[in-house]
Amino acid sequence: MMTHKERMIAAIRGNIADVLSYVPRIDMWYNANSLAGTLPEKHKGRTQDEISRAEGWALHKVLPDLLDLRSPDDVIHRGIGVYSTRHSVHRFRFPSNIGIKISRQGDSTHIEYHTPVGMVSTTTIFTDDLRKAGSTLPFVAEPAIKGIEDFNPLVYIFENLELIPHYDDFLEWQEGVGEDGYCCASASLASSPMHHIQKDFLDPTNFYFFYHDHQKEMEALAEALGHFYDKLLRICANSPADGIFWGGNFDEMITYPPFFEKEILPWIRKAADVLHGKGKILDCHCDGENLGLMDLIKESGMDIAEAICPHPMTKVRIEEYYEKWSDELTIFGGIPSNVLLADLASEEEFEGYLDHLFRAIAPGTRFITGIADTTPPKAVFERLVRIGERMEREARLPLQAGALRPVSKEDMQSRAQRVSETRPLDTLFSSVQEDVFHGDDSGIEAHVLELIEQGVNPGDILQKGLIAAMEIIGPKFKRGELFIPEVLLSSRAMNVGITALEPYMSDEDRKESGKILIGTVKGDLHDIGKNMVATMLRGVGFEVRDLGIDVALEKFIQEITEYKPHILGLSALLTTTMPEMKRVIDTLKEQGTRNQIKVIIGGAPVNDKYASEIGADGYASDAPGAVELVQELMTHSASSAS
Ligand code: B1M
Repeated sequence: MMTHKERMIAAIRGNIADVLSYVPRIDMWYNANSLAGTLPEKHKGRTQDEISRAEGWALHKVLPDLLDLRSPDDVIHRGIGVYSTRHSVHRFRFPSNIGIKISRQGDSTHIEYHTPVGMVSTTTIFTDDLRKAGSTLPFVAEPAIKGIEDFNPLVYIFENLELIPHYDDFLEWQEGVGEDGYCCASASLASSPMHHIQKDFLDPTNFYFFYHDHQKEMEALAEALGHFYDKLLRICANSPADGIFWGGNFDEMITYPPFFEKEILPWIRKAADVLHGKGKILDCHCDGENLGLMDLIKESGMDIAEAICPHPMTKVRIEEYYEKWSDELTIFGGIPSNVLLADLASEEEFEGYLDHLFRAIAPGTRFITGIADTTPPKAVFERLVRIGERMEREARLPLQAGALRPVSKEDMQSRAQRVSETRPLDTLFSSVQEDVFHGDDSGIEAHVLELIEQGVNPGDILQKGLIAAMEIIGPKFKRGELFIPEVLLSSRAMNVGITALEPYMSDEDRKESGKILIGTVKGDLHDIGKNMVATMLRGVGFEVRDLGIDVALEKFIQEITEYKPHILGLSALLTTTMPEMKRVIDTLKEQGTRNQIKVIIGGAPVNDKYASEIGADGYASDAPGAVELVQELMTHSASSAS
């Protein structure tokens, strides 16, 4: 019988093992349940590794467990994306001419980096609520880049930061894992310099604006980070580790295909070349929506695509992944975490998913079974156990293929190819429409004022110029012809246009707008999608108050009372935080104010069914859908009021 480590290595090398590997990642589930005292009775008092060993599962050690630290200082420089934990083979040291001032207050840590070319600061926060929700990393409340003046100090830091090889802690950690798992040394949480800037230095929406507006400065900063990444790669290549974790969190919307191709792919290729030259394995965390990235990831040279989270949580089915990748890339994951939740998947659906999985990945080479991305706190523990039992019984290799629907060419076509017709421009309004399409916020004010000077009615400029352009943008995004940054740039241009128009608009022209209060619910830090919804709503003329992330129930209620919005928008990306939406709606009911406001919800794990279960007025699957929904609800409430 092979050991867990031997099985995993066989999968990574494309060899047939005795049985399929089962490597559930349980950190989030473990952290939340041990804090709440709700671990299964037989596992109370055990560490997560002890639980995995007791159940006969392999240990998940291909990405760093950021709660398994030597000291909190291991991740203190989270705001600039620099870590070294027991899972790393490097340490870093700031040169003596960079002064570091750390101040801690409650849950927040503020750090100032004083360099000879200026100061840059960050603030990170890690609350008990976040820990209870299973988060493993503090969130960046104050990003390093707030303005263009922050670039020089960051360039200075990364040109001068010293990196030192350090193997002892890693070797000790690896020895502790032994034959029970395959260990990767952790290099960075990003996969390239520009990816680092995107993930660590800016809030995600501002990243796209800076990337568009300050290209030269961004490239200079990426170049400085490039030296740091080169040194890191060299240290990893010369280390005793067999495998290297080289970042991730890829998603076709955030690391959209042209961005991935230009800014990330060359660095993964480079890492693959250097590491393969030393006989090492390259592992990346591919936990997002991968449809538009399938070919790029395949040709990147990575060996393990970890945290693969297939349909029904994302658009790509497990058989599509296997058919496309498994000749050269090892898929690690394959069980979407939602199937472990009683609320979201019945027993039959859960068992049905496993039946399907075993057939879909036949013959089972280059596959390591895992939960993607991690086991949620409310997972039915018995289901985790049952997967292990079924694997032992049914997952002897090679697996037998069943009668699965073959993957059609159409399924695999990139969304960008699914194109359809758009409406022609109205020539009178084409200048402002072009500005919106190109996301040009520098010319739109002048173009709006030109139309005003020509005597064009402001209401028409708004409706037939600006809003008509956004109505073309929305469906184009839906069809995959435009990427997030393009939509955000268009919405920003639209905003500038509306502001220029504002003084000329009559009450009649403004009649269609409404007030929207939006936020990501308590315990949840995901804001990219919510920001997009807010930006697009502003783009079509709604007044939006955005409360940000991790918004407490009480804050929503207080703001509803003070701001008096027509619509409340709640966003959640975690199955653990979805119930917060219900709590907000229930509180409105208890207060007797539910019928004074419409509530809409959105975010990857929620759907129409959930919206009606919790009594929301609507659900939108994406930002253009949210705009349509809000417009519909506003029209409906206006007609029921009249
Ligand atoms: Co996290 N993460 N993450 N993450 N992350 C997910 C959500 C996850 C699905 C990954 C996976 O399993 N494959 C998983 C959740 C699993 C689950 O709950 N079942 C997960 C996890 C587990 C975690 C952590 C717990 C990891 C950890 O700490 N160990 C942690 C949680 C932190 C916390 O919130 N407490 C965490 C952290 C992070 C990062 C910080 C690294 C980063 C967030 C950065 C940020 O937002 N500032 C991150 C990311 C980037 C993701 C993925 C990869 C991408 C999310 C995203 O921004 N997509 C995600 C994978 C996935 O979703 N498949 C994942 C792009 C965005 C445009 O789409 O947000 O869906 P989306 O928004 C869409 C629609 O949903 C809709 O419109 C938007 C635009 O079209 N929409 C609305 C959204 N809100 C709406 C509101 C509306 C209407 C429509 O009306 C009000």
